[in-house]
This record gives sequence, structure tokens and C-alpha cells, in this order.
Amino acid sequence: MIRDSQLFQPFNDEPISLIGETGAWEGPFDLDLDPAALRGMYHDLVVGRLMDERLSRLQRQGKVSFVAPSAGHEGAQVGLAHALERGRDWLFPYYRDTSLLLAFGLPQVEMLAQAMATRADPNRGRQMPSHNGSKDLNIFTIASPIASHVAPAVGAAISMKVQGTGQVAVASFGEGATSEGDFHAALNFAGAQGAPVVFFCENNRYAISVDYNHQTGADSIAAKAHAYGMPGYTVDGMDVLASYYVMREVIERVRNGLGPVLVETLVYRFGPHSSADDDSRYRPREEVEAWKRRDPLLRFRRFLEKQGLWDDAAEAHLRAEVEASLQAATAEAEAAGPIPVEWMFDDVFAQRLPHLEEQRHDLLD
Ligand SMILES: Cc1ncc(C[n+]2csc(CCOP(=O)(O)OP(=O)(O)O)c2C)c(N)n1
Ligand SMILES: [Mg+2]
Repeated sequence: MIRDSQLFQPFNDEPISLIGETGAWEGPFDLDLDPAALRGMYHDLVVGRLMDERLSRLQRQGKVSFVAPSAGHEGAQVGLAHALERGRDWLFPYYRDTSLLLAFGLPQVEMLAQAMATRADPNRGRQMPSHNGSKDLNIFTIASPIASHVAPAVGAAISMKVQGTGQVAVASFGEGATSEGDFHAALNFAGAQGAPVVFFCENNRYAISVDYNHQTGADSIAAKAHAYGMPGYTVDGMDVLASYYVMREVIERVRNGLGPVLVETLVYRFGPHSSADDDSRYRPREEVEAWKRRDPLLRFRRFLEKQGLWDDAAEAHLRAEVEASLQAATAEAEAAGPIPVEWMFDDVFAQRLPHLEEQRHDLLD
């Protein structure tokens, strides 16, 4: 059991990691997660990976216009999702958060319908693919302008504080987002107001083709927390348990009114920036291959095997089950049919104004 109320120290020199590359538990405390919880994390890692692969296939088939691949980010994202309270806390995610959204409860059919813009998309086809949101699940709809959602997360958190709801807001974003003015204004305001918000940076070392060293002169993103009066942690984001345990402690701290925290997870995107990018033009293949050997799914699988909780049969069974579920969700999303173009006139004003009514008629004619 964890007894110390603060296990992890902020502004750590080495990224916090709990599982070794071989899958050995290296944490300075005893695991307190039962086998079902551990298997549940692995399930969510696999769902995220297989959804990512499926979205890219659908893009190549011409059924999805754009994809932001997320493979390599799953460990950080699933750890975060499992540390949050679903239905209570708020997420302000970004476009690469496939595993985070699914592990936080976003139905697979909604993600697929949003990507394909069919009638089963609750956002009615009004966003680019990879830009989900959910009113039911407290997921702020993803916005394309980098870092534009970080200050709204702080605003929501201040409102939670004023109303004493005990909720926590989490804004996730890439390291490239930290070069935007919005990021700095948001952290400054959160620090000054003691807002119950966590800033969750998924540092994959590239903002499209711009590498980390062209993004900032700072040794780490976490170091920036110091200037805004909050703790900053650097975490090995390829280690789902490191992400989970750090986030569990951080979220508890934030929920207890101790103010905001910045967490930097070190991850890597295995694929290109998007379906419109050719990453071989700006990063060596050997670098990608080296990071793939640190795959968060492989590492956690090795861990489960060492714990006696996993084997080849369990792996085959899980993959078949997840594929079947994704296949059914894809069929359901497609069967809903494409969104009619005239839907664009709905929900703009409480009542449709005469000139819009006229334009709608012209379009339908
Ligand atoms: C304000 C703004 N500037 C530029 C862009 C174009 N753009 C889209 S994604 C991206 C890179 C973001 O990198 P990062 O924050 O590291 O996230 P990653 O894609 O690496 O996960 C850029 C520059 C944008 N969407 N918004
Ligand atoms: Mg990046």
C-alpha cells in the first residue's frame, strides 16, 4: 500500500518510471491495483492501438478524410484516463487523444461516426475528424487551433473552485502547444487563482516537423511550471503505470485544493503527424525504430506476463474481442448514413432566420 501522501517529487531530473524495459516492476512501493484493474488498463491500451490502426485504414479507403495517428501515446493517455473520475471530472483534450477519450468512456461508435461524419456523430459532422467532444462525458470538443483550449480549461476549473464541486479539469496538449501565448496565459492565471486544473503535456518531441530543440531552449517542459508557482513533473509516458500513479497523486492533490500542476509525459508518435504528413523527411527511421522498441503496449504486456496475469492465449482472445467490437462499431457508424448537407442550417440560431430558410430552399432545389 501507498502510505506516503507524496510519493513523487516535482522537478525530477530523471523521468518517473515504474516498469523497466523488461517488464519488471521497479516502483519504490507495492502495487495496489488488483488483476482486473491491471488487465483493464491493458485492454484500453489495445483498444486505443487497434482503433488508431482502423482509422488509418479507413482514411486510406477514402471513408475518413483525415487522421492524427496516436500510436506511441497510449501509455500516457490510458494512465491519465484511469486516474480521473469518469462522469465527474472534465477533459479538455487535443486531436491525438484517441486512447484517452476511449478509456474515459467515449463510445467507439461515436469516435468512428465523427471520423466518417455520419448521422451517428453527436457533433453532426461539424468538426474535422479526430475532433470529438461529448456533453454527456464532460469532454470539451477538440479545437484545431493549437493551445486554444488550455485557457478555457482554467476558466472551467475556476468555476469548479468557486462552486466547491470537487471536480478537476485536465487539459492535454503537445509540447508544440507550449510555444503558444495561450499556454502561458493559462498557466499564469491558473497559478494566480489556485485553479483545480492539471496541464498534461504529451511531449513527443515533434510539432509536425519542428523538433523539441527548435521549440524551446528549456531542458524540459515541466521546468516551466516553476515560474507559474506550481509543481512540474516529468514522466515516462511509455509506462502506463508511471502515468497512472503520478496522475492519481496529482489529481488527488488538485482535488484537495492545493492548486494546479503541470505534468510532462515523454512519449513518441510512431506514425506521421497526420495522414497528410511524410515524417521520413524530417526524422531518421532508426530513431522511430528505437522508440518502437519501447512500445507502451509491449512493456505493459511483459509486465503482466511477469505478474502471471497474461499469456499468448489471453492476448489472442483480447485482440479478437476488441477487433470484433471495433468492427461492429464501424458497421453501426457507417450504417447511420452520411450527414445530409442541409443539416448545416440547423442549430445556428434558436429560430431559423428568413434568409437562412431561403438559402436552405435554394440548396435543396
Ligand atoms: C495556432 C495554430 N498554429 C499552427 C497550427 C498547425 N498545426 C497543427 S498541429 C501542429 C503541431 C502541434 O504540435 P504539438 O503541440 O507538439 O502536438 P503533436 O501534434 O506533436 O501531438 C501545428 C503547428 C494550428 N493548428 N494552430
Ligand atoms: Mg509534439
